[in-house]
Amino acid sequence: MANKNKKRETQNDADALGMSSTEKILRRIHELYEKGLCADDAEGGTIGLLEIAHDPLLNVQGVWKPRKKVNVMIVGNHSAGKSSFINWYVGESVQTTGVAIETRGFTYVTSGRKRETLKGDATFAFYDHIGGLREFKGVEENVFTEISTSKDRNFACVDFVDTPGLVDGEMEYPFDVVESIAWLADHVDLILCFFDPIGQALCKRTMTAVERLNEKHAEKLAYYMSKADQVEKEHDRQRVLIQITQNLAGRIKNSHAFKLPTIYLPRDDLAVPIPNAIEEVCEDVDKAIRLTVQKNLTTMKDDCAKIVKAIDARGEEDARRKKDNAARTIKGWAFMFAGWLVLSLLAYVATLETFALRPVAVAMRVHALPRLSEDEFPVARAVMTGLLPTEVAEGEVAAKRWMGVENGGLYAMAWLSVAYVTLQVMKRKAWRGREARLTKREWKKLEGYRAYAIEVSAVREELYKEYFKQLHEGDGY
Ligand SMILES: Nc1nc2c(ncn2[C@@H]2O[C@H](COP(=O)(O)OP(=O)(O)O)[C@@H](O)[C@H]2O)c(=O)[nH]1
Ligand SMILES: [Mg+2]
Repeated sequence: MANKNKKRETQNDADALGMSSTEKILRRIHELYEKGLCADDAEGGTIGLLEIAHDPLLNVQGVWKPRKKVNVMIVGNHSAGKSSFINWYVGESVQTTGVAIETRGFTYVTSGRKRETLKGDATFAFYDHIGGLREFKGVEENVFTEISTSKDRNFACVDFVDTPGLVDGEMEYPFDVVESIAWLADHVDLILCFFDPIGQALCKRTMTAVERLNEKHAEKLAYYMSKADQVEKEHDRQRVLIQITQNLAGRIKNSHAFKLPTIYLPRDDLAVPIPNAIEEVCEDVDKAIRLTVQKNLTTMKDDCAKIVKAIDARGEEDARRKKDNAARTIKGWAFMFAGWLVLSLLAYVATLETFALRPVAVAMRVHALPRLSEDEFPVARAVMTGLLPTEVAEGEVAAKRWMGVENGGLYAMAWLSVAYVTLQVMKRKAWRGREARLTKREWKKLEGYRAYAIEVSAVREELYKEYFKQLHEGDGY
C-alpha cells in the first residue's frame, strides 16, 4: 500500500515539474529499475528490477539500468561548432566557444534543477555507466558535467557529450583521444559528426576517428557540414561538400546512403539564403529519443520476463533438491544401519577372540565359571561355557581357529573394521551431498520479486499505451 502511494507521489511530482510525457516515461522506467519494491526492513521501496536481477538467489545475467536520457555525442575537428551547437540547442551559453584550441576533454551537458559544473569524480558518480573510461590514462581529470536548468527543445530528455576538438600536428592531448571517443561511442545513442568548411575538417585525426566509429556504430552516425554560412558562394560549398564526401567515401561502410546536409546557427543577416538543415539535427535527436523510449520499454518487458523465468527455475531447482535430498537421507540411513550391524558382528568376534586367549580362558575357567552356579545364573553360565574354547581345559594353547580358518578371528575383525569404516564414509558422503534448500524467508522474498515483476509488466503496458497515444496526438517527439 505504502508502495502504491509512493508511486502516485512521483507521478504527481512529474506533473508538477511540467515534464513532457516522454520525459516522464523515461524517468519512470529508470525508477522501476532503481527502486519500487520495499525490502523487509526498509521503507520507501528501495529494491528495483536491477537489484532483483542481481540477487544471488536469481543471478539473472544481462540486466542493465536503462538510461534516463538519450545520450548524443558530438565529434568533429576543433572549431567545427560543436560547443556552439549545444549552446544553441540548450538556449544557454553552457559551453565556452571560440577559436582558441583548448584541451578540455569530455563534457556532459545535462538538464537539472540548478546551474552547476561537476568535475571528474562527481561526473563519474553521476554517470556510473562510463566508469570504464577511467581506464584511459589522463582522461579522469578531463571529464566534466555542465548542468543547465534549460528546458528548451527536448533538452530535458537529452545528455550531450561534447568531445575534444580534433586537430593534427603539434597538439598534445593528455590522453588517447581517438580511443576514448571510440570507447564512449558504445555508451551513446546518437553520434553527430560535424565537418566545417574552413577548419581542419579533413585532418587525419578526424578521419581516423570517423573511420573507427564507423566500424561499429555506422547506424548511430549522422554527418553534417557545419558553419555552412561561412562559405557564401553556392559553388564553393558544393566544392567543399564534394571534397569531404570523397575523403569519407573510402572510410565508411554505407557510403551510397551517405548524406551531408549543410547546417549553421540561424542568423537573419544573410544576403543570399543558404540551405540550413539544423532542424534536421533536432529531428535526428528526436528520432533517437523515440528509439530509446521504445527500446527501453521493450527491454523492460524482456527483463521482467527473464526475472519471472529465473524465479520459476529456482522453484524447480528447489523441488529437485528436495527429491534428491530425500533420496540421500534414505541412502544415508541404510549405510548407518548396515554399519551398526557390522559393528555388532565385530564386537561378537572380538569377544570370541578375547575369550580364546589362553590367560583369559584359563582365568575364566578357574575363577569365574565355578562362581556361577547352575541354579542362580543358568544363562550366564551357558553363554560363558559356550564362548570358552574347550581345548583350554586340556591345557592347550587357546584355539586360534575360527570358523575353520587359521587366525580366522583376526582376519574377520580386520575385514569387519574395513567394512565399518567404508560404510561410515559412504553414509557421510550421502548426507553431506544434500543441497541447501530455500528458506521460508527466501521463498517469501522470491514471491515478492515475482509480484513486483508482474506489477512492473502491467505498468509497462500502461506506459506503452500512454506513449503511443501521445505520439498520435503529436505531443511525443
Ligand atoms: N559562422 C558561423 N560561426 C560559427 C557557427 N557555429 C560556431 N561558430 C563559431 O565557430 C567558433 C568555434 O565554435 P565552437 O563551438 O567553439 O567549436 P568547437 O571547437 O567545435 O566546440 C566560434 O567562434 C563560434 O562562434 C556557425 O554556425 N556559423
Ligand atoms: Mg568546443
